[in-house]
Amino acid sequence: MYMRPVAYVLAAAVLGTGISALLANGTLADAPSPAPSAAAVDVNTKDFAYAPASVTIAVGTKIIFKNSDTVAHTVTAEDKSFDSKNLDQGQTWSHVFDKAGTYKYTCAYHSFMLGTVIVK
Ligand SMILES: [Cu+2]
Repeated sequence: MYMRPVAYVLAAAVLGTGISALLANGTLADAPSPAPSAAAVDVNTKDFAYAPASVTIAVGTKIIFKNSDTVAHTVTAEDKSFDSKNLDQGQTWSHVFDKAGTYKYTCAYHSFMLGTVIVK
């Protein structure tokens, strides 16, 4: 079917506006990263160790640290970016990791306790 030039131009203009609008509000050009997953990851503290000692998570994931030991521990980042402070037996503390990186942490009372969170 022959399309009249005027209709052609109009169609192009409408299309162009639509794409510009999409680009302007960012839905097409630069989609925001998906909302953080609601799922949380558990790290348990028992027998003077973090279990698992190393976890790999997606950006935005929450980790719930639980102290299941008979003594108090902490979850303290080497770079001080997070610190649970004192966790008595049975206490939990959670932290959302919203920046990619490798985070090493230890217990303020027991420096031999080492854990790593890898955020991708
Ligand atoms: Cu400890």
